[in-house]
Amino acid sequence: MATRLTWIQEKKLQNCLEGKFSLLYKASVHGFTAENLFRICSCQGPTLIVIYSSDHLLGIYIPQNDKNKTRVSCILFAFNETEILGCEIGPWNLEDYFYRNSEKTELLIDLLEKKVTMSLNTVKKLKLPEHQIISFEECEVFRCEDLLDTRKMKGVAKLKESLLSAIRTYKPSRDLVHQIRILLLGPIGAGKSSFFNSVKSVFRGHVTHQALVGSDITGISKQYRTYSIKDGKNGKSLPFILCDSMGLSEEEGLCMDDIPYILKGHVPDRYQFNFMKPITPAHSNYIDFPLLEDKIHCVAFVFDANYIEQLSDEMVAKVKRARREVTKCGVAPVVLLTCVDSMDLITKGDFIDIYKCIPVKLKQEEVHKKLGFALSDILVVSNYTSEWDLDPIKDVLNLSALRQMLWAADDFLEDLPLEETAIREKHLPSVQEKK
Ligand SMILES: Nc1nc2c(ncn2[C@@H]2O[C@H](COP(=O)(O)OP(=O)(O)OP(=O)(O)O)[C@@H](O)[C@H]2O)c(=O)[nH]1
Ligand SMILES: [Mg+2]
Repeated sequence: MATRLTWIQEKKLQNCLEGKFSLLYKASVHGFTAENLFRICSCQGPTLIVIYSSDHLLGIYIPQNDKNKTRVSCILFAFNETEILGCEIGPWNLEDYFYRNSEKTELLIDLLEKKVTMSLNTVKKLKLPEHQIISFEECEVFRCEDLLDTRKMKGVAKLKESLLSAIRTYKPSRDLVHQIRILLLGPIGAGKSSFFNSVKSVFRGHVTHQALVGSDITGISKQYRTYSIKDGKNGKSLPFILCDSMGLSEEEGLCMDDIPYILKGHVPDRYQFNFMKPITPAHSNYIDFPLLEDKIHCVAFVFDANYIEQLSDEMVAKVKRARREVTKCGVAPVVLLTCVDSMDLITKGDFIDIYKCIPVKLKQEEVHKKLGFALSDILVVSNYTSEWDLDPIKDVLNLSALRQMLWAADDFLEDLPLEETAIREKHLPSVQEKK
């Protein structure tokens, strides 16, 4: 028995209801009668009824499908190609949605006559044309199940632990530095500071919001911040430092001439950026003789996945210029696409195998085409924004990206000419001395 839902319709519904569906009842197979529908679908937990008319697709989500249960509220959807509109209806006895009882309901599904009647108010809420009776051709009922079952969640928890352990025990290549410096660079509002907050949250064990995030056309972060993160509240420092910068902008963003100074390690923590002019050696905390330890070893270009197509020509030119500076310093760039959680047609269940998802592959192609980054260097993440509880699925996504960045930094360190690595011997105390 196959559903009439298209792949896109099913994805959109899954996103909306955060569940996956299995088809229980199809009127053209089981008969257009409410008795049959109840017989097959009763006591199946949350269910979704989908009604197909020639012009509309209507969905009715029933959180508890139990014919004997007294009144239930449902969510009624109408969806077209671009949006799904929904409203709550009820609470009514489930049967009242199917049989014309004396009470007037907001929705009546007449399977025998193949007609749906809705109150005027409901029709308005769903932005449907104002004739209240819709004839339909098919009706299907699905059981809604959790997107991720216990077995999958156990796998995710195991993967998270192994990523955490790999990052905790990571040692930069050739022991050349104690901590890898990762620079977060990208347009204003791309999610740079949120990525730092998300990484810190995983290692802290709860969601934290140390870096200020938000939305402001001139950017939220105005200072250069270098964040070393501890493993737990009082644990050891982790082997990487995330360097958060001012956002790039067509107007008053990061001064492009600051980028080489940051890459080479001249810019101190808490340096207040000035979009009009770059740092100069005259600045009080300017780092005159940066060590390999102070330099940037990996650059993550951060973009909101949902705005790649809208990047202006000026922004594209700035990113390309920054990328050239990065390559000039021998540093390998990676790309972080944030907000994968709010991408169309991506559900939480997709996060487990995100790089196999078509919408993600299309985004990678777009970044590659527009900005020239290698496809394999384009990573996706989902930052903590408003939630308060850690989400192992997000953590796995973000930690995988972090591990990839550490590997990119290793490539940089392994490729360093001998004279540059010798600086470490002269200036930097050995790991033993530091202890
Ligand atoms: N849904 C979602 N929202 C995100 C994600 N990352 C960031 N945001 C939101 O995007 C907005 C900007 O995030 P920031 O972290 O401040 O971005 P930024 O790149 O540091 O911005 P500037 O400091 O202004 O350059 C905030 O409202 C975040 O909550 C994400 O992965 N998913
Ligand atoms: Mg910021």
